[in-house]
Amino acid sequence: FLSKPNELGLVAVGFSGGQCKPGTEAAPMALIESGLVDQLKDDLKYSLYYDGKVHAYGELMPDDDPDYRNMKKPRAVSAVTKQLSSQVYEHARDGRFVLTLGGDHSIAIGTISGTAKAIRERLGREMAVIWVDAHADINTPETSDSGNIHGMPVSFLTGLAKESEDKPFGWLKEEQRISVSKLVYIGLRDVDRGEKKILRDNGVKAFSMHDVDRHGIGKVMDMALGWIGRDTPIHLSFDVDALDPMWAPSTGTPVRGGLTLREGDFIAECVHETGSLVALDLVEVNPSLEEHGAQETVRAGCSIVRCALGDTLL
Ligand code: Z70
Ligand code: MN
Ligand code: MN
Ligand code: MN
Repeated sequence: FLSKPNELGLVAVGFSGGQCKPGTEAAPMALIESGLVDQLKDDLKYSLYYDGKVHAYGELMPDDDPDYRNMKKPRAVSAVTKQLSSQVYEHARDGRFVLTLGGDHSIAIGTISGTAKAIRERLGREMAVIWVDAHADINTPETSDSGNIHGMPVSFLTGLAKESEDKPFGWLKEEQRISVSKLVYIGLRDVDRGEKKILRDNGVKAFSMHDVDRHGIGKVMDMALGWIGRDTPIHLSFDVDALDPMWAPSTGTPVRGGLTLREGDFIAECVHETGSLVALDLVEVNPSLEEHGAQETVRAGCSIVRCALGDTLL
C-alpha cells in the first residue's frame, strides 16, 4: 500500500557543492556503469522510471554565490535541492519507490523534502527517516565549524534551522519537513560538540557505533524499527562513510571504526523487510579519492542499494 511494489523512480544527482572535495558528481555514473541499474531491472524485476541523465543542474548554478549565515555555496545548494525535491516528489506522488544516487549528502534536503510531501498527500502520514552515517549532519548554519552544507541537511529538514521566504532555503515548507521524533540515526562516531547538544536537547533517537558494539546490529535494528513503529513509511538516507574505510575508502570524510560491509547490508535488508521503505538515498561515494579503493567503494554502494531493494542471500 505504501508504493507500487515494482515501480522504481531513479534520480542520478551529480552534485558536490555541499562540501569542498570535487568527485562525488562522478558517483552516479560509476554506480550505474558497474551494473546496478541492470541488476535492479533484470534480477530484482523493477520497472524503471529513469530519464537516463546524471543531473548536474548546471543551468541553476549562480555566477556569484557568497557565503551566507556561514554557509558555503548557499544559492547553488538551495537551487539544486529545490529542483531535486520536485523530481523526487513526482516519482513518490505517482507511487514509485524513489532511489537517488548522489552526490554529497546536502542533496538529502531535496530528496527527503520531496518524499515527505508526497507521502503526506498520498497517505496522510508522516514519514520516518533512518539516517545511516558516521556523522549526524545536523549542524545549523550557526553551529557548523566548516560551513559545508552537507553537514546541515537534517537541521533544515527538521526545522531546527529555518529561513525566511526570501532566503536560500526559504522554499522549504512545513509539509516538506520531518519531525525530530521520527528520525533515527545508525552508525554515528564523528559528531561535533554543537551537534551533540542538539541531539540531547531534542531527544533524537541515535544508535552510535558504541551501541552497535554493545548490542550487535540485529538488536540495534529491532530497536530502531521499534522506535519508528510498524506501517510507518520510511526514507533511508545512507551515507557510504557509515561503512568502515576498509570497505568504503573513497569518500570525503572517512572515519575509522565503522560498520562492516555485512552490517551495512543488514541494515538495508531489515529496512526492506518492513515493507515500509518508500525511498533510498546513497550518497558521498567519491571515486576520485583513494582511487585504488574506488571500485571497492562503488561495489559496497551497489550492494547496499540491492539489499534495500529486496535482494536476499538465499
Ligand atoms: C562536520 C561538518 C560531514 C559527511 C562530513 C562533518 C560533516 N560535522 N558529513 N562528511 N558526510 O562539517 O559539519
Ligand atoms: Mn552524511
Ligand atoms: Mn558522513
Ligand atoms: Mn522483498
